[in-house]
Amino acid sequence: MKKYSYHVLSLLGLLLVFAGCGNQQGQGSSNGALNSSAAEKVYVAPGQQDEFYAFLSGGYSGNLTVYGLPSGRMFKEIPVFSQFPTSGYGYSEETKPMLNTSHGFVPWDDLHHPDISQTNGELDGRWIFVNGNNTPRIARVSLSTFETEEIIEIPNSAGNHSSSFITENTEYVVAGTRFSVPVPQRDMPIAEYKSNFKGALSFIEVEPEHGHMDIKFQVLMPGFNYDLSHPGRGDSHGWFFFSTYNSEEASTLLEVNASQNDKDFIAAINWKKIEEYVNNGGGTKMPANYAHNVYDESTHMGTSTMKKEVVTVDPTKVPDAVFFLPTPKSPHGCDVDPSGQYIIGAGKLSADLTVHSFDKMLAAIEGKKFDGEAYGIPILKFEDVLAGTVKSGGLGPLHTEFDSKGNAYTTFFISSEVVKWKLGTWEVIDRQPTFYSVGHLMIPGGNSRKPFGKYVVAMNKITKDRYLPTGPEMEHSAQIYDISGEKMELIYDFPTHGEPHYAAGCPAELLASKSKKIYRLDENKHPYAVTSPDQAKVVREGKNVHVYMSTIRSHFTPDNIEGIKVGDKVYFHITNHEQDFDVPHGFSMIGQNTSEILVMPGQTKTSVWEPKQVGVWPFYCTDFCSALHQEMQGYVRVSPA
Ligand code: CUK
Ligand code: CUA
Repeated sequence: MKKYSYHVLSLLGLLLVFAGCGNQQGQGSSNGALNSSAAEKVYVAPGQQDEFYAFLSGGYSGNLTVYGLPSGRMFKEIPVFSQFPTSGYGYSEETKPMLNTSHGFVPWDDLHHPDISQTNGELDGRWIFVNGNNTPRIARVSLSTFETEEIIEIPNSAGNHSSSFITENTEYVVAGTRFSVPVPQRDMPIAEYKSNFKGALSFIEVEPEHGHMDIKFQVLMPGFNYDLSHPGRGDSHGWFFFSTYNSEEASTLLEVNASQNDKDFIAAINWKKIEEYVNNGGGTKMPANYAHNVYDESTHMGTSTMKKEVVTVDPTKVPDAVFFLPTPKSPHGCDVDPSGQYIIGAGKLSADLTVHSFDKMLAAIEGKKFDGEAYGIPILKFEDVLAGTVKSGGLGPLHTEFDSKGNAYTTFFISSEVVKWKLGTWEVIDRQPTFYSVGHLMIPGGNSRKPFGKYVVAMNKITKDRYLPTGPEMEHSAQIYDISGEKMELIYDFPTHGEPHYAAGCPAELLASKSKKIYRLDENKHPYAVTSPDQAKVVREGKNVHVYMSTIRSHFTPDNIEGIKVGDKVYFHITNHEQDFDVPHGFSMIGQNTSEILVMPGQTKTSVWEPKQVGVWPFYCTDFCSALHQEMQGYVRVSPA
């Protein structure tokens, strides 16, 4: 399909054959050896562009990475929850507030699940939402600037895992706690967990124009673990589904593994009903302390405010709003097909998948056919809601995505494979090994009403022999399968950054044309911006010195600064006067123990330096910006206090 030379192809073929020789210790018997047609499918020639964007979570790196499909080329790492010296995110004065929390400055997190905003259940490419699992937070990243614009902390939660999934018009981004905790937090015996701890499921309203987030309400559920969630769509729009485990409410999960409840639950939440209840004054306003951090694109400034209150809802107080669907063997994944009819529960200790029917669920609720209750929440009868069981033949099912032809693709961690099966008939169509032990998988749009089912990306937990060894730790490995035919075909391996738990993808044309190229200087409302190099100045306010600095190829203004004393706090406010695409300037000061900063065209960013020693100290631009980049430098004279 694309142009390539015969030599390139035969070389690729050779490399692939040799790569296979290294596979001696894997769990699979075959290495998935590829042929040259696979090379053709992933080869994006120099100067050509990819068909899809893929956004992979970085797990404990705290960040999000952007790749192209099918090439597997990494384009960018977007800092979200972690400080990032490459751009100065979390180091510059403007971005430090983004990492503020009720626990103070937390410059790290564990990022699991990206989800792209939707309109009418289809990807609209405006924002991507991601969760911080460790210190519960949800972030919104702009898909025009590829920058983190907002982070909201989630109170009453811990291990923010069943997050951050959105409803089909991005009305809400939803966050569910993995750990139940005392609500409100207090000093109490851990042994009194049962019936005292609560699991908060948070519905965060997304303002439609700018995407600003605000917690509308939290449903305080029984003290289970809430693992994953997905929205209803189509007919089931208005509902949200959460998988749970530890319905025993044990404070140590060793017990749970010993005395396994045969079935845990998928919780079905009618959020529209609860929203109505809250709009009519229902729920309890509870004191809560949580940070809300917003980055403003015109001032280029992040600000952090502490919120003081959250609305909580007791689910037993809202009639017909919350139900439990019995689901075998500690369900992990909880996925909803593009029609919204099927809710798939993957019991991670099971071989089979349980598929619940949304229509049957409604009928059972209508007929009040319950099988008892748990903490006042009705439990539906397993047989009444069951649509079917997929006899997968695999072990350890985790997650399911969908194509546009009525097929589902489920990952199996223990048997290390992707299994393709048919919605409605539940029959297995194909299975392909993964290398090795796959967690999530992603089909662009595969978590929406309109999937683009050309490729599936498997994100594997164990890499072992897939790449040249790099010491005891290998980067995680993703694999691309062509799913355009009846059988899946493994066509590429690529290393990822951090641990990709999940990913979201979309067609390139949805984002490429509206990706921002520059910030307009005439729209720069940063309080310390300078409009032109001749406005540059140095202003002392007591011990604080503000340097209003301009950068343009290839000069800093001012570049010789005197009058600074040991003990001063020097704020370098750097405005990049370029109005050209892709010409950032950097700034770094000798001995600076924070980070360099990178300033985009039209932007102002601030770096703080506290000189400890007298002398004449240089600074320079860190980004090779022109032939005279090495001339882009300056000196600061530091005198005794
Ligand atoms: S996940 Cu977070 S433990 Cu299956 Cu979404 Cu990897
Ligand atoms: Cu500016 Cu190098």
